[in-house]
Amino acid sequence: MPRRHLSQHSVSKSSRNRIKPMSSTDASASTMAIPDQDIFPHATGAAAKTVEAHQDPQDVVFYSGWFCPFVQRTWIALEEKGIPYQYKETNPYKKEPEYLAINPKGLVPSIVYKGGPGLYESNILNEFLEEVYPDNPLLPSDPTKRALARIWIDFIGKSIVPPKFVLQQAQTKEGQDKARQEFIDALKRYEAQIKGPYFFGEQFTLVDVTLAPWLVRDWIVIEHRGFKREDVGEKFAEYAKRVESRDSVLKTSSELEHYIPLVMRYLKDEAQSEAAKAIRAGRAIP
Ligand SMILES: N[C@@H](CCC(=O)N[C@@H](CS)C(=O)NCC(=O)O)C(=O)O
Repeated sequence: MPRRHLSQHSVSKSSRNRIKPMSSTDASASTMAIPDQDIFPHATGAAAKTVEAHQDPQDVVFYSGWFCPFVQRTWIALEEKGIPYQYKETNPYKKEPEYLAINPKGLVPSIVYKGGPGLYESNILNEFLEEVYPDNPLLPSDPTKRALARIWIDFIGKSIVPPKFVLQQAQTKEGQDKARQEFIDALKRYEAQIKGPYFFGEQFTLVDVTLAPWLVRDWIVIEHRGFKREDVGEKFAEYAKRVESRDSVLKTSSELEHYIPLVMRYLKDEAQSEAAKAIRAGRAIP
């Protein structure tokens, strides 16, 4: 059977069994003991080929973690715009001093442009790339639409991503039910704005880019938390499929199996990432 990538989430029977070890004893042996630092060290599958093609020094140095949805936002933007960049795999959990000098938050992604100061925050990086590399625009040209794009990018960060994290980490049925409903309600509000085929119509924009990494990770809550795209709506389900099969999304996705140990830590609420800790404490994601 060919190896499956993150975005090929229509889960086959065999892989479904593979990624559902939640309560089995071997799962506790193989995943509970994994500290967050011990993530698989590099991209695989299609993403590995993309990494390989971006090793030469360039004006844009991209500090990435192959597994990270925030990273994937900026990675998709780099690919969509055809920007030359040098890829540097970084384990953000190690908080190495050299990396903290680039990003004091110690999170990926970051970019160093022409040897300048470290820049970070996925959405800010995407705006930066859009300004410095205006070709293949990822924002509408009309200022009103640009403002709307920013409104919906903000909505994704404040109203879609947090309940998804809560849904993944919630350990009680009540907690999961509440988070699932909140997640669905937010996605319904988003769906109502989709012009189709993409958010703003024909143009693939930063709004689509910003949500894409979470769409390709929907299988986590579909498989483990009773979420169905159809509960949001047909239009959303079709949109999600279209976005996740976009070339730039596929090219920045690794093989599914390497995400599993990480995902399991979230599903058991054992992850020690800054995001997981913030969700646990009821704080905003950093
Ligand atoms: N708001 C940041 C979030 C970045 C983020 O949380 N990245 C995670 C990996 S997915 C990270 O670096 N985690 C390291 C840690 O939590 O210690 C962004 O959008 O860039």
